[in-house]
Amino acid sequence: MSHNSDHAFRTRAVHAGHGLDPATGAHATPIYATSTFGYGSAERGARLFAGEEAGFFYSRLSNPTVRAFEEKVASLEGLPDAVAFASGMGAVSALCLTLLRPGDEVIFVAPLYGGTTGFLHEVAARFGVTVREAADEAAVEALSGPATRLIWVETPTNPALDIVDLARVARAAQACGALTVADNTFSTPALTRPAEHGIDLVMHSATKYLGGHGDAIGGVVAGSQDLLAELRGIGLRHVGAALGPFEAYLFLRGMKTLPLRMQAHCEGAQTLAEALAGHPALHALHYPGLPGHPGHAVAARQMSGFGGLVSLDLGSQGAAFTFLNHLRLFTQAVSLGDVESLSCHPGSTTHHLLGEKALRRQGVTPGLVRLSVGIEEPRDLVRDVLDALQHVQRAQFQTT
Ligand code: 4LM
Repeated sequence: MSHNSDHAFRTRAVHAGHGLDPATGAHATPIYATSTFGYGSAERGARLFAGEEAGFFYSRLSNPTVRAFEEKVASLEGLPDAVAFASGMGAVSALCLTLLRPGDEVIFVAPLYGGTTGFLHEVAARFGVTVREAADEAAVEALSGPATRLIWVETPTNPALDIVDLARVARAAQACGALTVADNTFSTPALTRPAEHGIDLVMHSATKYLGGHGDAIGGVVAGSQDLLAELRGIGLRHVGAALGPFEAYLFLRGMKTLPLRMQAHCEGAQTLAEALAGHPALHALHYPGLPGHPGHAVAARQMSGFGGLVSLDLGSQGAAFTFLNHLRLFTQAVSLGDVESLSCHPGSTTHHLLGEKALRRQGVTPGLVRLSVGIEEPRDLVRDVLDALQHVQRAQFQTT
């Protein structure tokens, strides 16, 4: 690894995981497009498989390009190691299948990304795991007990943008001997490093801000050597959702500019949220950078910027659809964290499998729209959103 942990975050974003290629001196990390690696002798093959010698032997288990990505993520999260997966959901499923046993309980602070909630309820629950939904940190404290194995949080949450106090959740987990997982996709290590607040495992959908350019699907988990050895041995080796080297290359390339992109995302989202505050077409406006956001004080403490997502409640699904259909700079698409602005209606897309009751309980209202603010000029984005809101107001005026 060509970096030193004393280096600042921006320096590590550029250098961690990269070194001159030992075979050729290539400066950019090569894409090692190979499924297998010759080990030279039967004795060495046996040593590699027994774990007695470190080295590459099969790309489902490890690959030099993928390893460079893992090293960069571990360095940026300030954790000893990381393991990459083929998607964020690959990381979620590998973590659960590695760490959970029948009889264990998982507590999650709602809402989470709909796919994660779906995995917990539809897959983990099938294997005798009890899944408990907590509305906030106090509910986590009340629900946790000796059977609690995992406490799972996102902060800010997808798509409500609630802020979860990581240190408080970590204390609740320590009190009952559970492990904590923070899905850090929305914050990225540029804004929040959950391990600094006592969280054990930090995961990402790398598809989003880590890659940043909307051109690759991947996931990653960072944590201690011991936990990651178990995750590599079971969740990667036996479950098998391994990241490909080409995607790893795109993530390595994207992450060099992560701190710069996150600054621009935060600036754009803050400008947009401030321009929308008090707008008469909005029933609610969620952005942790606004002083009136209920999680603002905790966010100011545990984040170094308030993120690139803004959620708006337009009061009804009809108004939300009218708004979305009149945006021009925000592409209507799921996913987030790209340099381009994106917009979606979570209730009918990313979270629709939750069902109406759970959606309402978790704050995913019919009028909720999620905006992923890209790195375009904030002034242009504000104008685009204000124009679309005018269409909503006009449509409402015509029906009253
Ligand atoms: C979306 N999200 O919200 P893969 N964790 C979080 C996420 O937002 C996602 C995943 C994990 C969206 C995708 C359609 C906080 C995904 C899952 O999509 O499997 O890389 O990540 O729009």
